[in-house]
Formats: sequence, structure tokens, C-alpha cells
Amino acid sequence: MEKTFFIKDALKESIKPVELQGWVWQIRKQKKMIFIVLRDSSGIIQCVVKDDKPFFKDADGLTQESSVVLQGTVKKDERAPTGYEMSVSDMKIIHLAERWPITKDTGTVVLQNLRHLHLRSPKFTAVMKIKSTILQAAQEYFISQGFYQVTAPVFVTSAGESGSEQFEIKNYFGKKIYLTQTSQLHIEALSFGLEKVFSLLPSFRAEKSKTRRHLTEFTHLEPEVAWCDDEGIMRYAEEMIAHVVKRVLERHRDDLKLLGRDISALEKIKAPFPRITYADALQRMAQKGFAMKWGDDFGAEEERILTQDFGVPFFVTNYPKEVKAFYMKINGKDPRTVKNFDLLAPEGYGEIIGGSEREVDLKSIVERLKEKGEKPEHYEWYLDLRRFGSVPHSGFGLGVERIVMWICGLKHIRNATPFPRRHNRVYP
Ligand code: NSS
Repeated sequence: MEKTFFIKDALKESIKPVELQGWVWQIRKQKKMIFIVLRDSSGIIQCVVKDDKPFFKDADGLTQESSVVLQGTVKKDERAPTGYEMSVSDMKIIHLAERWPITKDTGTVVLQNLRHLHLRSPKFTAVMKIKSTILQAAQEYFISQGFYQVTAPVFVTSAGESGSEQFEIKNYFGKKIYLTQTSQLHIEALSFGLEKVFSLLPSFRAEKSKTRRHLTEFTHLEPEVAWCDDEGIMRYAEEMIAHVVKRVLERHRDDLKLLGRDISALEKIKAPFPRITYADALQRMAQKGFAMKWGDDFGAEEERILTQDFGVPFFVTNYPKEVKAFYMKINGKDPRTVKNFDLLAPEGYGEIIGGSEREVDLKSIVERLKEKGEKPEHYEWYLDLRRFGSVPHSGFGLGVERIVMWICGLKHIRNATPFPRRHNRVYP
């Protein structure tokens, strides 16, 4: 048994008697008529039960989120929410739901405790459909470019980014290990065999910051390419983003409208994207009256201000080496900086991608690790990559929930993922 006919199929001309399986999204009871707004994954439709039906009393007992099978005929009706109405000729209750605990007045914290139920709302459904397309389009892009999809471990023995934000596993059979912050180091190893690889896996950060754009567990899409410099990998980044936005616009105009997203802002997104250096960005900040000195990093607020100059995503390149990770290649043209880039999404959203060309010089990596307070002996296997046929290579990481947030126009990253993990939230 499997459902093959959906509400969206019923919202068409040339209507025949149909059977719809779904959930009671809204119900309005009158003396002689009951209006049920039925929902399924494809949409909603208003259904009317009249009092001459033998099941009228049962319909009168229906509760929000009860699951039902309705039979009847569908016809156009301007007054109905989606322009069509079903006149119900038969009804089967599959499950009579208990009193639905969510109302218009339910507060944010309770809604988060009830996320496993709140997820069914049309808005969440729209976000998750768009997220599905984003994941699919990004993978489709890399595969079309000859990449291999690879896997990497979640349990690791050293920091991939910064030691202060690692989650420790205290007792891995008596050893202390960590949850991975990035798959980068492991996929660098894979890129020396497969040359063009990408992974799509969770990353973990013990972020104490209570910002709107940080999760402790996020979905990380990371490509890594051998024989490729920073310019080469930035081209992959912009083309991938442009492809993802194109696919979302092809498939999700209705979902974007439901979310209140300004679609014209997304229609402007075409590769290539503008590039500015960190030094340019400091100047722009100064012109706007925000004094920053060399070596200051951009936080969410500074990034928001920078995005005012651009209606499209843009790269900020060549940050000072002190604020960036040990593995980034020193920029030969200005050794105070590295060959890195962040990609900032417009409309205040800020960083969605961080990437770089990788340092290939063994001595330089060892030095940088020491400067960052890490022990090079914890990185022996990674250092081997610089001992055996090292070649120029580059990669980046896209925060999937960050791009979902931007494309859907969400105010908070917790709504870009069904079960958010944050400093104060691991349930449900
Ligand atoms: O720290 S990153 O900037 N870079 C890396 O992890 C590299 N090792 C990736 C690589 O080159 N393979 O993180 C990459 C992106 C960043 O731009 C954000 O979009 C996202 O990952 N990110 C996060 N999203 C949500 N929550 C948190 N805490 C978070 N941290 C990073």
C-alpha cells in the first residue's frame, strides 16, 4: 500500500471523484457544515462536510492534526484558500489526535520544545523542501564537474579549525578524542588520490556565542581539489552557488512566496561574484565610520555592514594570517596575509563559505601550528601529506544551514534545520 495521489494533483481542472489522505490542518465547525483544511506534503485544500452525511457527527469530533482519508469531488471555488474545494462524500478517520498543543500564541521556547510537531507547519515544510533542493543541486553541480563524493570520520584526534571550540569525547575506550569541526583535513588526504572530491557531513563546534547564525552541529558541504589554486576554487564556489539559486527559483517560487521571501533579490544572483580584499573591506568599514585595525576579524555585525555595498554574494580575500587557520597558504604577494576567502551572502546575511588554498610547505605548517598553540605531533598523519608528493590544492566549506537561511530569508539559523543543536538546545 502506498499513497500515489496528492492534494496538488486535486488542485487542477477536469475534476473527477478523488480520495485524499492527509491531516486536519485547520477545522471550522458550523451547525450545518464543517470546513476542514486538509494538508499533505504537497499542499492544502479546503474540504466541506455537510450535515446530511452520516459521518457528520464524527467530523464534528475531529481535532487538529487528526489523520483522515476523504473521498469526494473537487471543484473551483474562489473563496477557498487554494482556489479549490472538496465536497466530502465519505470519510475515514485513521487517527483521532489528542488536543494539539500549538496555537497562534505559543511562545518561542515552547515551540522549540515541540519542534517534532511544529515541523509539520506549511512554513517549515517550505523551508525543508528548499533545503532538499539546495542539497541536491549542490551535489549535482559537483558531480557534473567530475567530483567524487567521499566520506570522512566524525570521531577525530585533533582540531581541524580552532582547539577552543572542540567537543571532547572523554572516554573513547579510555582515550580522549573529539567530534570533528571540519572534514577538510581528511578529504585533503583523499584529494591526493581522487583529485576532485567533496563531502557532505555534519561538523561540530562548541560555540558559546548565542548568535542567530551559529549551531553546535551543522551540515557541512566541503569540496577539495588537487592542482587548484585559490582563484580556481573560488570559481567552483560561485558557480555552485549560482546553480543552487537557479534550481531553487525553478522549483520553489510558491514556497519562497509562502515564506515572504523577496524573490527579485535571488533573481540577481549570477556568477562571477565581486571580490574585495580584507584590506579593502577595512577601508570600506572606515568610510562607514567603523574604525577597525589590521588583524581585527569581522563578526556578524561587521559583515552585515559590509553587505550593504553589494546586492549579490561577494568574496572577501586575503585575511591576516593571525585570524585564520594554520593550514592556509601564506600569500606570496603579501606575507602578512593568507590565500583565503570568505563568501558573504547579501542582505545582511554574511559568511556562508570559508575556504583557502592550502599551505604545502611542511616547515611553515609546523610553525603555524605552534603559533596557534597546537602540538604538531598530534597532526603527524596530516603532515605526511606534505612529505609524499604534495601538490597545490584548495578547498572550501559551505554551511548548509547558512545558505538555507539566506535563500529562504530566515531571521534565525535554528529555523534552517529541523532539530537544531545549540549551546542551550539538544532536545528534541
Ligand atoms: O570554519 S569555516 O569557515 N571553514 C572550515 O571549516 C574549513 N575547514 C572548510 C574547508 O575549507 N573545507 O567553516 C565553513 C563554513 C562557514 O563559512 C559557515 O558557513 C559554516 O561553515 N559554519 C557554521 N554554520 C553554522 N554554525 C556554526 N557554528 C558554523 N561554523 C561554521
